[in-house]
Amino acid sequence: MTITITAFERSPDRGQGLARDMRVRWALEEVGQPYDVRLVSFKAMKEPAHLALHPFGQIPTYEEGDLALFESGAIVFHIAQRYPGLLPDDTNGQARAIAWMFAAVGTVEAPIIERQVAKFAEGDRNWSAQRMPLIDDRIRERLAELSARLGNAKWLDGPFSAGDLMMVHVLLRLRISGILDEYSNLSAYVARGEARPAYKRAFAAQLTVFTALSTG
Ligand code: GTB
Repeated sequence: MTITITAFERSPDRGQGLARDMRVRWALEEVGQPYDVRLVSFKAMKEPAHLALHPFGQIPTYEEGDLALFESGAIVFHIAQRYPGLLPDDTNGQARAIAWMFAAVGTVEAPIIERQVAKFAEGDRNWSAQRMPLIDDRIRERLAELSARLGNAKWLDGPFSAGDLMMVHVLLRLRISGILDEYSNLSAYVARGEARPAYKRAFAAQLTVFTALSTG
């Protein structure tokens, strides 16, 4: 059955893999499933056809036969359940990998998103400069905890899983801030994720969208 996902027609990151379709592409590459991509403009995302797929008018979405999904975490979870390669074989290990997926989006990503909003949407407010260090401290608190848990391990809980995939992608968004570099084991963890052949294929595929745009 053909899998179709949606991605930005013009990604603001210029194809640096930060938009959330990257998680879905990466998961599909890890499990070896081919997929089609439908590119959507910011305008089309808010129109009825796309809103029928995504109630909040965003990317990514996922279509496979009569299944339509939104939310990158739910999509990656679905892929991990449907195809082997992203969850351990034992039930308890699976439950822990799923816990890490939720931790990535619910616990670690939350203050990182707050930072993006403060910087890009509220950066012109007179209180913005005072707020930023508070957000950065909240991020550091989470990263210190995550760093302590990871220690010298390669991945969060045994072999690479959907939990690592989500966590690495969440952390990548922080790299530009320099905060990630303060935690050497987390920087190395993210670099290990990026070194995976499946990550590289996914990154190349989404970068092509941008390069085609700038050369076409
Ligand atoms: N919780 C949802 C999920 O995980 O799928 C969030 C989806 C979401 O935020 N989608 C964004 C979107 O469609 C794209 S990924 N935004 C358009 C809109 O809301 O109108 C967020 C994103 C965008 C751009 C960059 N970047 O350029 O660096 C990084 C991440």
